Amino acid sequence: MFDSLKKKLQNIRSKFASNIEEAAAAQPEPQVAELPAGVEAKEPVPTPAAEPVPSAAEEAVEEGRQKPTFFERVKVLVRDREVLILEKDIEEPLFELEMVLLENDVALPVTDEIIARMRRDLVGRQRKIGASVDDLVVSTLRSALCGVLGEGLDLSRYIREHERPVKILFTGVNGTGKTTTVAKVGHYLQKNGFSVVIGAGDTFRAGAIEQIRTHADRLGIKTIQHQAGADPSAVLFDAVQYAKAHDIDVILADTAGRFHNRANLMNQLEKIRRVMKPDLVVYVDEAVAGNDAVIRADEFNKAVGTDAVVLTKADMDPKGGAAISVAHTVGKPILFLGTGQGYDDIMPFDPRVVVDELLGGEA
Ligand SMILES: Nc1nc2c(ncn2[C@@H]2O[C@H](COP(=O)(O)OP(=O)(O)OP(=O)(O)O)[C@@H](O)[C@H]2O)c(=O)[nH]1
Ligand SMILES: [Mg+2]
Repeated sequence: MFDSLKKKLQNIRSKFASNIEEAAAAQPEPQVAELPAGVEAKEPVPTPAAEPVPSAAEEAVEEGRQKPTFFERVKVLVRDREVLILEKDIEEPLFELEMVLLENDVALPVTDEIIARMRRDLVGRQRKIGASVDDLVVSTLRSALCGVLGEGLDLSRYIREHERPVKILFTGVNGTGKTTTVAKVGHYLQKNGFSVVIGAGDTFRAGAIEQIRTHADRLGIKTIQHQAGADPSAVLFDAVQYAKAHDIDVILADTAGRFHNRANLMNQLEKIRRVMKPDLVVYVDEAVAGNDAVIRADEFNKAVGTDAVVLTKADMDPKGGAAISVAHTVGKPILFLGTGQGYDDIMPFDPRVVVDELLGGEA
């Protein structure tokens, strides 16, 4: 998963680190203040003379400019040394990072945000650094990525904290994996101790009712279904009634695939919303669709609303751009990643775990 991006990020990490190391090497060792005889310094004590740092304003005057540049010189302690990181020291790796993110389908505004955060955290304030420059780079990259990924959404916790039955409606364009996701989420919730009923809300596509029914039967989940061609609102209304009558914790509603510009199908979805009153509308798209998935998610959110996103086929996606971009673009969390065709191939989306995966281990 996301192997191409992972590999590229590893290269970028070492570029940042070597550029910062170079900047450190080019700067003088701090001078040690004289101490009274018999007193041993535990750490080098920089004298005032050890900070011959021209202010941004002084530099600007030297260079004939009126105002200091946006990025002022700051001090960063690297391996117990004070090092100045200038914008020029990280300009090149920052540009490379920008290119890598764009090449891997990270949306432009999201790329801009990550770059701005990196710049701000590396150049913009004083930081105490631990054992290595790489730690500094990784922690900066981690917080930049976490910043755009947001908090995520823990479905089990959401269900525990809400009135039952919790009604979840799955939407999205054709063939992205909605029905498979409904089955996987049903299985996941059962494993987490919740009772589940599935509403066969795709009455439109031939074979759709049988498809979801087959999954549900395999998993031992009750399906509420009507005839092909029936009104999906009526099916899902019945599913809600069934759940209430049988003390079921969660209703998972499958729907037919549709594009946001098909007015009649979007109206049908709107009617489903009014009748079923879902607690969560979950938009499902493929991670492999990259930027297209991000744009479609945004359009669906504007058209019928979205509370969370599931990205399927992450197992087939070397880039990871959609996973990085969608939450920030749509302003809604990613709930799960689909990671294969089996019922267990679903991963709750914890931004910290995903960022650790991107920044850790071998690609
Ligand atoms: N590799 C992989 N394949 C997946 C994943 N999720 C779904 N699929 C496959 O994608 C194909 C389409 O899945 P469906 O669940 O039928 O998609 P859908 O969105 O319900 O399709 P429509 O109802 O026709 O709109 C199937 O072959 C699934 O096995 C995933 O996470 N990884
Ligand atoms: Mg389907």
